[in-house]
Amino acid sequence: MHRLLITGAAGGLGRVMREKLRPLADIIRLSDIADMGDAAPHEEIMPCDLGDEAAVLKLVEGCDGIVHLGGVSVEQSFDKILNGNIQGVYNLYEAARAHSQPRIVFASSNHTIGFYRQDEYLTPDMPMKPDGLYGVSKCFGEAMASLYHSKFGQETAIVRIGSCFAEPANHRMLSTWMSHDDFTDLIRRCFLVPRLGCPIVWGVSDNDGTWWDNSAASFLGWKPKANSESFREGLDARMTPPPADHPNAIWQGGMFTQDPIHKD
Ligand code: NAI
Ligand code: 15L
Repeated sequence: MHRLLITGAAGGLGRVMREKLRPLADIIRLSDIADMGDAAPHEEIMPCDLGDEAAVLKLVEGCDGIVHLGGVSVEQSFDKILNGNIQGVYNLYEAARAHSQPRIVFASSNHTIGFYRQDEYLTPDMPMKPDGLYGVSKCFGEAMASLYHSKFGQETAIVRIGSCFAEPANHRMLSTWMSHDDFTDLIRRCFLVPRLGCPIVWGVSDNDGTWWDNSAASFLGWKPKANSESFREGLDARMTPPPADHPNAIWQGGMFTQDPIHKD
């Protein structure tokens, strides 16, 4: 494609995808409210608050694809979540509608279903069970993707990311972990497949103890290669697994289920 937009480009995943997605487009447009450093020759830097409707309209103009990583990424107060994850997602979909509906990869989260137990095996059509206001905001994003698909034909890959880091940070993440390379491959498939539609995809590597059934997304031709088992020995050496009555051993969303409703 000619121009790919990455929002949240200053964040943990944004900084990784800035490099890894480079072969996907002639120009990578990067956006965030935080500092993104200098632009390389193939890059455009466009700082933008996702809550600013006019700015997001300009941001999306001329883009052929969007990887939407921007927004609040952990449990916070409703006020903080509202701007980036609710108003911001509305602004993004309205901007896409105004500018030829570029395909969107939406970074949703396992916290849309965090209040399922770890012994439950989930398909994407099961009801949401968010584990906090952050999870609720991702449910809103998924609903926006579905609405704009049904009403306008906007295509979105809703990727319910588990835990996408260099390596799993605890025993729960042995089930939720997705490698950066697997996420990169998934994004590539979402832009290459002839017809995307609006699937929910579990963003998880080929881990032994998965809780999620990705068979409905097999049409993408995505074959995750990494397996978190290679980290188990190192994790066991660093920390003891959580006891059976610990939130990280009970709930798919782990400790997010224990957050209060933050007020500031
Ligand atoms: P992050 O918190 O490191 O990055 C998010 C970026 O969004 C930050 O650079 C932040 O400045 C920017 N941002 C926040 N509010 C904004 C606003 N109003 N306008 C513009 N930019 C704004 O998060 P990370 O880990 O890079 O995650 C990226 C996306 O993937 C997030 O949407 C997160 O919810 C989602 N995700 C990530 C997971 C992971 O394991 N890393 C798991 C599940 C979902
Ligand atoms: C998320 O949604 C967060 O953005 C990320 O920081 C991790 O906490 C991840 O979920 C997780 O559940 O491990």
